[in-house]
Amino acid sequence: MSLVAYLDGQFLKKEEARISVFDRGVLYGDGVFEGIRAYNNRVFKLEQHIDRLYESAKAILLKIPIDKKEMAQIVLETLRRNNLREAYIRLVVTRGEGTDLSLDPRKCPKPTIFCIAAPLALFPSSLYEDGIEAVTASTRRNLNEATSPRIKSLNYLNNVLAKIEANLCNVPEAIMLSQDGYVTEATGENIFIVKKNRLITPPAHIGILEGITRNTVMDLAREENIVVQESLFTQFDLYNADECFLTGTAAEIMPVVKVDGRIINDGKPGPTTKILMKKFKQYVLTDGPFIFE
Ligand code: PXG
Repeated sequence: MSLVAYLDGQFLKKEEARISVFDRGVLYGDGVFEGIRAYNNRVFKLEQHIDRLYESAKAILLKIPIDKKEMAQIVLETLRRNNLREAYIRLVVTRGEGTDLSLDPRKCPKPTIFCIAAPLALFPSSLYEDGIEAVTASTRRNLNEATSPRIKSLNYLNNVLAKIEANLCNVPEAIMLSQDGYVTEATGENIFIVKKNRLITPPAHIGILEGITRNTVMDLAREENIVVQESLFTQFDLYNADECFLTGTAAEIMPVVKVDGRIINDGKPGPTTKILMKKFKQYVLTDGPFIFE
């Protein structure tokens, strides 16, 4: 089946959905996006994703010309037109084309909006059963004071550079540190450790993307009466954690069992990680607007 994409008010065949080479999303990474997932005929945390999209846009002074309700309808309609009930969705707003090639964003009258959806390429189940290995990247996470990691912008080079380091080490993920050496997040996932029955994740202000999966996992943990703490930690804490996992829309909850050659605890996904993975799997089926009635 050929896929259909939404682009600026129209639904077009994948092959026909094309944006301009003058679009600032392409020229400068000047835009914002969301990666969203549909499970079981529902769009998981759609409202939260759309809120975050508008917050990212606000931070870069990009005025999205449609309201949040309309944006939600675009996501749902894209899924319907593709007959998808389980999917990965990419919702993107760029600053559009400028009237000239200058950097000045005031010369961009019309943002480009597009939405694409595709069946999901799941990670192999062995990664969830056995956990993954990660390395800390030498590439530091973007500075809050330069390009805030809280903005989910189209400029992901910082993360791509860290991912290249993971590739060079033949491991699936890289963990990024802040300028002063605190653990921030992985290249497209947030990070958690468990230590003495406490679940610890870095606070958003350290300079991370505040993940929707992260926030969901914190809520689910509290339901299980697990103490949840947002605090700074270092590589040392990571190496000596009882458990470690990553969270993200694509990865969901991914156990980490080795970092920089240090085996975490006994090298197997831990009990708290497993409880949260199970709860999360059930929870995703119960949230979000329905795609088909
Ligand atoms: N940190 C960063 C830097 C991210 O890009 C997350 C954390 C997790 O956030 P959510 O809201 O998804 O729990 C992300 C997620 C992908 C992919 O296909 C994921 C993201 C960006 C690009 C690609 O895995 N964002």
